[in-house]
Amino acid sequence: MSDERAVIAKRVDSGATADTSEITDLARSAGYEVVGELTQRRKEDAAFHFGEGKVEELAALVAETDASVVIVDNRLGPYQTYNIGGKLPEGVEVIDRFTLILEIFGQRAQTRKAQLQVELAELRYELPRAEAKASLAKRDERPGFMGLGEYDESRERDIKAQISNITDELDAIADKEETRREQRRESGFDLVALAGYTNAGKSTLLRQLAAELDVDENENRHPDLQRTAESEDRLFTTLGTTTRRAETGKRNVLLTDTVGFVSDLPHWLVESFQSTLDSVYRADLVLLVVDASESVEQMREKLVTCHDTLYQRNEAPIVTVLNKIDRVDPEELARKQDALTALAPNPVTVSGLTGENVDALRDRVEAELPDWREERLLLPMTDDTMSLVSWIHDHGHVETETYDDDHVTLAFEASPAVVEQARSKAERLTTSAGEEATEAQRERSAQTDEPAQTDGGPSA
Ligand SMILES: Nc1nc2c(ncn2[C@@H]2O[C@H](COP(=O)(O)OP(=O)(O)OP(=O)(O)O)[C@@H](O)[C@H]2O)c(=O)[nH]1
Ligand SMILES: [Mg+2]
Repeated sequence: MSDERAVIAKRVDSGATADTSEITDLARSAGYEVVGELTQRRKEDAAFHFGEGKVEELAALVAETDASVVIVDNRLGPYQTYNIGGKLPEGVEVIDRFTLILEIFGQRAQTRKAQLQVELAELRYELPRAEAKASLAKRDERPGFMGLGEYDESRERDIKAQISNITDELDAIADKEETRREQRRESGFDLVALAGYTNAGKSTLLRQLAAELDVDENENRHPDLQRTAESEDRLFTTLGTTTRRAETGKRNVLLTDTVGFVSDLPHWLVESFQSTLDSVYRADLVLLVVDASESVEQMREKLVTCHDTLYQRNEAPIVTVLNKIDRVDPEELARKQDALTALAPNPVTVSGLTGENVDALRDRVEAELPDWREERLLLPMTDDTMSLVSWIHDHGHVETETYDDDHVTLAFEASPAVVEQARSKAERLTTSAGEEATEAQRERSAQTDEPAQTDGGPSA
């Protein structure tokens, strides 16, 4: 945590209003003490982003509040950053929204994967800046000198090499995780992911729905309940993924909590968190959590941000969950629900804090999961039959089970992947039972061959 004093600055085009609440929350989440703010409504200035007079005002505010950082909630070009910095008291740093978010991510990254993702995002942020510097320096370079140009070019090559190494390592992690998702599906689990804007209450809901401790060993950290799925009233509390078993009824659900969304993120940042977001994109069902205690406008904006991120790659059905209903009276909730039907049709309303309506959410999860298939298998009695029967019990839901002398008949429901496996296991049983039977028959006929012939021969 930085404990530094920061001044917030934001520019909007004329006609718009500058809302600084989110950037202030982000700054506090990163550990800054926000000691002042300054907004301006005007078109962008090429050199300073703000008007030059406004930057002088900013410098005065920084001096007055003894701030050491200026956080600008706009996309600043490298030169604009430099020019603003030049007007400020010595040593005051200028950072933008993305640098701030990266700073938070850097503080929260506890696992190898999260650290790699943050590093990748930082390098992708730096690359175009290094490229610009290298080409500028090259232009000014004099022959025969080991000038800046060469230094910057090697920095550029270095960044590219690092990006490619990290991407390879992240790809390998993503492959492993994909394999594990497949194994979990084959083990009869449905994969449900919590998605939504940061601070919506995803981790709180995970704890409400979870039945058991962590099942996720992937993030290489101790399965310490205090640390996983933590909730706090700050942005980006959760960065890695946490998976827990959830009891919903018949189905075995694995519920995954992951990083929250935030508006106006450049695509390279979202891309860097690809393998974390895969647990959302590749789920069987996504619960999109929204903070219902906010205004309709805020909810709408955040829903749009989430949809933008989700619909790029998401393959699963989405259920919207309006959370924090303990903070909204019923009439207001109904009004909000009405206003948002286009974006959030048929939502579930819950409170992750009080547990209100969480049972309805469980039912809804059960109802929305891709249908299980019904299957009926006739299994011959062999030495391995009972272990298949108990496997089916573990991975699906057995409706009836009947025995006769040499068969078991099972009627059950399970996911397509499990039904598929049960069938092939049953086939193997039947084949080996068949072979045993043929073997037995051969033995029997070997014994009966002689008498048959003697029987048939002379008496015929
Ligand atoms: N009143 C109320 N507060 C809630 C509810 N659910 C969560 N909160 C609070 O909202 C804040 C954020 O909750 P989290 O569960 O950390 O939110 P998150 O979506 O996991 O946030 P990130 O990990 O930052 O993406 C915490 O202070 C929670 O205690 C709710 O139903 N009612
Ligand atoms: Mg969280």
